[in-house]
Amino acid sequence: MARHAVNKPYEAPAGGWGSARSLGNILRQEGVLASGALTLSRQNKVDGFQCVSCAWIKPATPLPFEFCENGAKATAWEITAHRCTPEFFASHTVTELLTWDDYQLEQSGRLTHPMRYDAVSDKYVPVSWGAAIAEIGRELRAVSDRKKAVFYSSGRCSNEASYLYALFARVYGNNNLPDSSNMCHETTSVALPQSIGVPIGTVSLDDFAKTECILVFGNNPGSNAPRMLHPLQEAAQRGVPIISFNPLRERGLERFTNPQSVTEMVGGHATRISSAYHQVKAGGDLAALTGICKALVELDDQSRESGGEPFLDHGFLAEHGHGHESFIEWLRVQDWDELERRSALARAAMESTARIYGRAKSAIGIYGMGLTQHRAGVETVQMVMNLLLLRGNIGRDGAGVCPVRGHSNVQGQRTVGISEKPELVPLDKLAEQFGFEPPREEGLATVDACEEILAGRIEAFVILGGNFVRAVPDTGRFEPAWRRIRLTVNVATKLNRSQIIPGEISFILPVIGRIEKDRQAAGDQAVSMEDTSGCIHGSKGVRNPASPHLISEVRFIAEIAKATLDPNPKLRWDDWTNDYSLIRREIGVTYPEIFYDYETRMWEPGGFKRPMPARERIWKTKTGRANLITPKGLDEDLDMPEVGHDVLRLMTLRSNDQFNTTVYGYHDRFRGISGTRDIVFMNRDDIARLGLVEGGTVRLQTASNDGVHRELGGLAVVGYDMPAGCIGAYYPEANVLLPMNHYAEGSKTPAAKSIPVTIHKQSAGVVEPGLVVAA
Ligand SMILES: Nc1nc2c(c(=O)[nH]1)N[C@H]1C(S)=C(S)[C@@H](COP(=O)(O)OP(=O)(O)OC[C@H]3O[C@@H](n4cnc5c(=O)[nH]c(N)nc54)[C@H](O)[C@@H]3O)O[C@H]1N2
Ligand SMILES: Nc1nc2c(c(=O)[nH]1)N[C@H]1C(S)=C(S)[C@@H](COP(=O)(O)OP(=O)(O)OC[C@H]3O[C@@H](n4cnc5c(=O)[nH]c(N)nc54)[C@H](O)[C@@H]3O)O[C@H]1N2
Ligand SMILES: [Mo]
Repeated sequence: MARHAVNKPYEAPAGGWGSARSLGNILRQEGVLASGALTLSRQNKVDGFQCVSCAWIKPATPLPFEFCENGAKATAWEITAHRCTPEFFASHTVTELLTWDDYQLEQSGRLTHPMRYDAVSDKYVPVSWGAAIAEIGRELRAVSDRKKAVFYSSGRCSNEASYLYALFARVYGNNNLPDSSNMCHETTSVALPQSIGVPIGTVSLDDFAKTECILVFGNNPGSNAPRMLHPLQEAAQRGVPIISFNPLRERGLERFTNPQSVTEMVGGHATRISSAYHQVKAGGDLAALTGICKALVELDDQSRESGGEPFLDHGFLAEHGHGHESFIEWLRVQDWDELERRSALARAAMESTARIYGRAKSAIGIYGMGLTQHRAGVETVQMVMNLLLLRGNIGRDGAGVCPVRGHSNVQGQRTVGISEKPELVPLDKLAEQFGFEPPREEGLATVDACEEILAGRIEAFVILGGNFVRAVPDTGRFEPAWRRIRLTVNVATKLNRSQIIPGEISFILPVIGRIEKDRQAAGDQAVSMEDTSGCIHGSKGVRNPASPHLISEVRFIAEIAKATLDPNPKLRWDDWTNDYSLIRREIGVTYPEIFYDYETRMWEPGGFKRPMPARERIWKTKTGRANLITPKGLDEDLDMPEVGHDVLRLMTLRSNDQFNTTVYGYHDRFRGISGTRDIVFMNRDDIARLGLVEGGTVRLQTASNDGVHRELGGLAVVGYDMPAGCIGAYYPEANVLLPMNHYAEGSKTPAAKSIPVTIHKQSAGVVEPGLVVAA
């Protein structure tokens, strides 16, 4: 295979023919060209399945093809014709598999049989479901302290499975329920309740149709939520200003051609998405948002002096606000030079944003990982809220906040009880409903669980979906620690790195995916999930399972529960497995205000909406009001050495060809990269200043003062249009550089968008650049 990387600017818009071609390629790669197309026609439809990719809103009246390039890739990935069988495991030792990269591992196909690690042969060997479950039950019972077992889940399991999993953990004896959202929007779940009393976004698609202004911070919808480009395109065509803040010029935020529109495709027509694009410095949003708020206050002063329209919604603030007086005072004393320096934006850019935003009758603030994954992520998210609240942009049409959730059901999982925080769960209700005494002590979230593992204190770890070992920070330190766990259980659909770093006793247990039919005693079962707008939808599998040996996640949970817990007639594991509507009934008992009439409402087109008090301007906060929260300071990354000549700020990024740790291929089309993921994006002046050359090989080293050496080598330098002092590399490869204790204050979300690093030349040939596929 040729080993070369291509880096040439991509001129085409997001969507368009590039997207159509990419879709054809992936269906071919997975060997499902014909049947894949049929399956896709049922994606995100009322009688079909909910996409397994992102959590973007599913409209009540879907398009004929309500999926995007990357949703289709996720489908193709799940329905692939490739299989990872016992014969595969017989021919590869685990040590050999450790040399494979993420792409190769998952490309071996869908897991077909339950497997158990055999240390003597260093291979996974087949095991029966019965033997696997019995051994897991024995081991979980034998754990020396029930606080030493952990139950992780990734945000794609259904509400039904998540509810049972959380119930199982609590009956077992702990709240150790870390979730992928701890690495993602936990910052939102901490920030928004303090500001507005709800942990989730407040907007619906209707608001997009009515809004007069959209601000986008640190989110890349072109790759990560492409269906969002439809409402953005409609808004742009209505003349709505869309102002983006991102260190990189992301194509989806620049131009879009709707692949579903014949006229746009044939006519080569692309819509400009962002009306203004501000290349804020990574970690500079806190300063940028402060500048916009400050400019808004100044505009308001001037306008009121001259008898004009106010720029702040004084009525709203008086009736609903709290903390606004001191926040406004704080804004007045901020120094423009400082704001410019910290954001890398000109004062004029912040002022023009304030002017445009200040004229719009309604506005939506969108954000993603570019805000949540910083040390001061919580304060930054609250600053987005401050900006919206200054103009009363919540609780009316076209206005609100839109954190773009990642995994397709990450929000729903939290709604039905996956949380390490006991105060977020109706424990008394559960106690009464199921006759047990739930643990009241706070459990382990992701970073805490990792720290316990590093300290050698965890004895059992169950992964219900996801790739925990690969997704967490500090992978170089973490992997050896992971091996010391006595029992690791991987409930998965594909082979990944978490599975090939076995503990003492390790299992790979394959389950059916959401696109597959889930047949139980009472017939084919449906499941449900919640999208980013708080709407809950039903989903029914449409394909036969990848192997006859797969079981459902619900069944897996029920089986280990029966093998582990003391009998309790109120825990009806078998009945629940036979008929998932009985699980939904229990969810309705625990959370009646959200899930009444669950069984019928989940099939309503567009789903049913969770009650959202902030939308009604009811504030479930400690003050009973909407809080404008003044940050402690402007530093988005408190423990970072001042970015200077040698310390750079590394953002870990997703390509257009991956879903988290699942790597579909080596093309990051919109950024002009193909053939490799081993690159570092750099500002061209920095390249020259540091004596590097484009295409040269470098290594990155973390600039931390904890005495741990962390480095990643073999990266090719790619000159890129981005602010000085910032660099970018791909996640998860770069996770080795992210110290475990470098996380957002308050939420412990790893600060993956601001890792302090130094960069060093590497002579060619010292390290293989590790390129895998030719362009
Ligand atoms: N196809 C596909 N879809 C996905 C995923 C996937 O991997 N692939 N992942 C899913 C998941 S779990 C999640 S959480 C979401 C993630 O979706 P996003 O929120 O889009 O996450 P990222 O791609 O990590 O980074 C977002 C953007 O933040 C910018 N950025 C980085 N640092 C900063 C900063 O300091 N300030 C600002 N303003 N911008 C910054 C980056 O340039 C990038 O454009 O997508 C979900 N959807
Ligand atoms: N440096 C850095 N680190 C990050 C991030 C970052 O931006 N930078 N992003 C963080 C974010 S936002 C997230 S959400 C996490 C993601 O962390 P995870 O959610 O743990 O990781 P994924 O890569 O989504 O998990 C992929 C695996 O899930 C399994 N899987 C897929 N479908 C199913 C299914 O239906 N059932 C089951 N049981 N298993 C299934 C497959 O075996 C596949 O290998 O990573 C975080 N880590
Ligand atoms: Mo995520």
